[in-house]
Amino acid sequence: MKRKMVVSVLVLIMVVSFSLTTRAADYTISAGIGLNDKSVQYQSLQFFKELVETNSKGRIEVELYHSSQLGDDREMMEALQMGLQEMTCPSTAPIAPFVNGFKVFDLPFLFPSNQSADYVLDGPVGQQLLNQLEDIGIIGLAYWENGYRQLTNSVRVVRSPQDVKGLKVRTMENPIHLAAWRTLGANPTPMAFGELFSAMQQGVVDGQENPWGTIYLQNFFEVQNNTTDTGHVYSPFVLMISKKFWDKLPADLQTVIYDAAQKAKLHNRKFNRAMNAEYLEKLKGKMNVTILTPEQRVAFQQAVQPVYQQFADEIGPDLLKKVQQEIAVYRQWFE
Ligand code: KDG
Repeated sequence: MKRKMVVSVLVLIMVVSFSLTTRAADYTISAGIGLNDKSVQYQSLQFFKELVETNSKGRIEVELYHSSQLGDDREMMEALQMGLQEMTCPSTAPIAPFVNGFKVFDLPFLFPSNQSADYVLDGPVGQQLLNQLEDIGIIGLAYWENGYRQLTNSVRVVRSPQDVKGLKVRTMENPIHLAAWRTLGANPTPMAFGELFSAMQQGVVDGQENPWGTIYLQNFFEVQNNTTDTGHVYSPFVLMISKKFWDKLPADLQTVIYDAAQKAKLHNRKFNRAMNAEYLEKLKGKMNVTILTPEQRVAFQQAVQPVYQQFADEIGPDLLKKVQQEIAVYRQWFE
């Protein structure tokens, strides 16, 4: 017994002294996300981590946590506000309850292409919304990409808005997502991402919507047999950092982090787009994949139009108009 205790104390001393000698960094960033460690989002964070650790010459250490290990999107944002966690990267949808203007990006069928989204998000409107995060104690560093969301369900093949009627669909915690699915006649339930797989498995919900990468890499096909390329909303991510932490950093290290966030953004978008088509192909062997005809897609677009009217005032008509104008400029000049 005594021997056992001595051994345990020795092991403890070794562990403590090892961590003291190896923790040379001046600052530690804990970065958490909801997706798993196979996701493009996690791999983009690894890219970010490498840049930050190299360019800060080891003064900053970045620790990564996946699969909601640190909490869901809302909880992690709250932890950033309190200075209990340094970084996270939620979709814009769960940011909207904190900063109202973010609602605009989750309007259905808003962005006609990835590139039009880049143009708006990286332009003045996108930056203006990132700046507003500062008022709630968070610094928005960059827009990364979650991607176009696609419907999956375990009940039936979906080809038209009529097919959606009565389906219990999990959505992100965002009033526009809820309204869009209600308008289509579904029964939407907001839920944190970490609870989604078991909710589908237990039949609490019939379906959900997420990009192909998430559907494939999170093994949603194990509990869902139908998917349709609804592409009903483009979901951006926002890479963000706690203001309490940011304000403690010297300017040169702030630059290292900001610069890494921008470089990782380019990597993230490129990688995400390249992988998307591949995940769709892989899913074809695992689920009934329905690809909508242009006419079928228009039926979905028309069915959700009332949501624009419903939320125009709440979003702010000026903001909505500005975003729509920028999309039109992109289409006119760059498409
Ligand atoms: O890591 C990001 C996730 O937490 C979440 O934003 C993913 O799109 C998502 C969802 O459906 O909750």
